[in-house]
Amino acid sequence: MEQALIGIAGMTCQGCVRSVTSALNATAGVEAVEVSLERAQAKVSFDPAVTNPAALRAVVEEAGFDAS
Ligand code: 9UX
Repeated sequence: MEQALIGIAGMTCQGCVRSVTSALNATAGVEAVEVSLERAQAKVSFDPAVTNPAALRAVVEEAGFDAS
């Protein structure tokens, strides 16, 4: 298992946090997700054989936020 820290711009309420959390949780290879509104970031544990940080950032972008 590997961990990625993804910066997320554009989250303004806990609803946004829930959207990002469920989008990441629905992604194959994702083991655990912790999204912080205050820190504007997501901490994601994932299986590197299945997914990668670039793909995880793409999921966040598709959910409507800016990932870095
Ligand atoms: Mo809150 Mo976010 O009303 O996409 S859910 S701003």
